[in-house]
Amino acid sequence: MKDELRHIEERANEELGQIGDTKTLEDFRVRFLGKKGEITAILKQMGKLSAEERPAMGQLANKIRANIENALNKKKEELKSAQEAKRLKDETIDVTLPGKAARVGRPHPLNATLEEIEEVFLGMGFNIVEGPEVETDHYCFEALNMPKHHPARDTQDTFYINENVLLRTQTSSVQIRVMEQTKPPIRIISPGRVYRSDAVDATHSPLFHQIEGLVIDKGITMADLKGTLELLMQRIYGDEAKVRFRPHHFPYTEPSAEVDLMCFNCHGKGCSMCKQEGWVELLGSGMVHPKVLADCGIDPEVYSGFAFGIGLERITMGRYSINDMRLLYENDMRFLEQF
Ligand code: 2NL
Repeated sequence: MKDELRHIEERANEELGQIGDTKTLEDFRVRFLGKKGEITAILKQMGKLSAEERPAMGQLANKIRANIENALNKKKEELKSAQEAKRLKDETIDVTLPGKAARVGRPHPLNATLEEIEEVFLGMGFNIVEGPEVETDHYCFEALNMPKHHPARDTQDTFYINENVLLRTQTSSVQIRVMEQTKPPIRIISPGRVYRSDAVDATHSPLFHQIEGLVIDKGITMADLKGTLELLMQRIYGDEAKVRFRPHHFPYTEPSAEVDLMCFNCHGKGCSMCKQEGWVELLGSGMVHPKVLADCGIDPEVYSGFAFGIGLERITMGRYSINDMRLLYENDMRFLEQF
């Protein structure tokens, strides 16, 4: 029995030396020290011994159990610290490695221009109003003094849902809605998508963007129109920006004027950029036609107002020297990342 115990101790020590993980260590404990383990099996046989032999054998068995237990606990500690060391090593962060750069987005040039223009008008006390892109003939044409078969409709052919419902060709429709619903004073801009039945090329697209503006109050004159638009252009193009007002015709304004910006390249002398004109056309404007006011329930004898329409694409292309409108819609990152 003594030899058996010594043998168990030897094997235990040998096995323990091989163990490299806690699961195997636990199996080991069960096999040697557990209730059904080898030491317990020996102790159960003590009954066969004589009363003289028993104490010494008991002592030896307990000593060997204690030895194995100590060795096991030591091993346990070793495994634990090895595990801890491995975890620390695995989780080490090399703070000297280069970081992963986060891609920072930026506003699309059209939105950048729009937001800048909106800021200028908000600063002058205007409200921003949006409205439906699918419109009725009334809001898009009729209320703007363009009855059916009016020649001005020719340049504003659009997409018809049916005879009476269409995709709006300007955001004037939004302003008509406001004039019908609210009493002056009115100071609004209405930005948004507009549609024309145009083929795509460098300067045309069937979908583009417009910002229209409208001011209605007592005593509004052409001077207010000029001052407002001049200020806008100086805010967008810089204080040295020069604008001129050139007579024009729109059915919904009287008088009407187109606004030109002095060419930045040649300062009015004429060059290839302005097609030898010295000026570049920017937007259309005018005093709201009395019939348009009256049809909206605003008395033209009491109130007057001005309106204007800006093509967002044209203004944006001018300020960033973009020569092809299609670039604004293709979402090519190589293009967009330049702004
Ligand atoms: C252009 C420039 C313009 C207006 C839009 C307008 C709106 C109302 C009443 C009168 Cl509610 N006018 N908007 C005025 C002048 C020009 O757009 O080149 N259009 C073809």
